[in-house]
Amino acid sequence: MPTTLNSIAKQGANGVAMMPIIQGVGRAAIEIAAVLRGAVFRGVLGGAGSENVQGEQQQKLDVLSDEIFLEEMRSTGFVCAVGSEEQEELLVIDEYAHADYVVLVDPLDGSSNLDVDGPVGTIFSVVRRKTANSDYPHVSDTLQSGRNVIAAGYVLYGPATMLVCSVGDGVHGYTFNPSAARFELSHANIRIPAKGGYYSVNEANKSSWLDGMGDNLDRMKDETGLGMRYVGAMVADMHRTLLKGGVFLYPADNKNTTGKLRLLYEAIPMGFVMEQAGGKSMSNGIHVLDIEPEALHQRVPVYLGAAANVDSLLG
Ligand code: AHM
Ligand code: MG
Repeated sequence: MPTTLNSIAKQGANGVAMMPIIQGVGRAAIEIAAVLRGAVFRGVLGGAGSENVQGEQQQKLDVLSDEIFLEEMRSTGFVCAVGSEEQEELLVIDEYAHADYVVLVDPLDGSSNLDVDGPVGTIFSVVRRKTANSDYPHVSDTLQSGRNVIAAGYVLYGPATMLVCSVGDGVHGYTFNPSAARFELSHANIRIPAKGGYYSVNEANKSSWLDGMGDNLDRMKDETGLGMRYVGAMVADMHRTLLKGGVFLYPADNKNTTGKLRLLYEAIPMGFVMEQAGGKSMSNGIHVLDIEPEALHQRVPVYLGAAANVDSLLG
């Protein structure tokens, strides 16, 4: 059992690289958590005055978190490029443009919670590049289905900072221990409970959901009797769903006709973790991990959770 991030590496061809990459995610998480804690004193709360590729107002902390994450990926020497929610184009790390791995990231998910000191997170996944190492990395390197993911996970910046990840051998949760200044295994072999928990969704959008999802949700509520919780930060809602059971959903609606959440750095990493924990992740009638991505910032509807609840919702 890997008790620290230093020992999480999977045996085999990718293990050598996954250890430094996940350690890099851990270092980024520690730095981002520190920036979040001191944000109000450093004057880095609030808008950055810029928009990201999604046309959303960037927060200063979105930009800072993106810089921190990119620098930590660069320092691993194993990452040739990073696809980030905060960057329109693929960011190639010129110094290591020959390296094997591409990382997808939402550096600060749920950033609308920042103004109210609510939980936020970082979501990431790692794939092996498709182009030859001698080629310059290309956006096509990111356009790989979740079946090609080698490692994925998230960091939750809550009362404690937690890194939850999988390298394909189950899901393990590491909590940052401030006294020891390191992540330590606190949640080994996380399995989503088959029953119980909560449904988690922005139900205010129900009247505009597409594909009859409003009726589906009502039926699932009758069938399961689940209570409801919603933070509005995918990482926090996913984490609760993983530990307590239930289902998280963000359907397509009149405003977000193809869904709101991004396939490559939200749906796929969370789908990978959910399936590794024994749960189910669906979108547009297929497993999230079976979707063949077409664009870096593609959006999809998302249904994640215990298999029985996901089936009850979509059945
Ligand atoms: P972000 O990546 O720009 O923060 O947006 C994604 C967030 C998710 O964390 C969350 O699940 C969702 O948007 C909440 O959306 P809404 O406010 O519409 O409920
Ligand atoms: Mg996000």
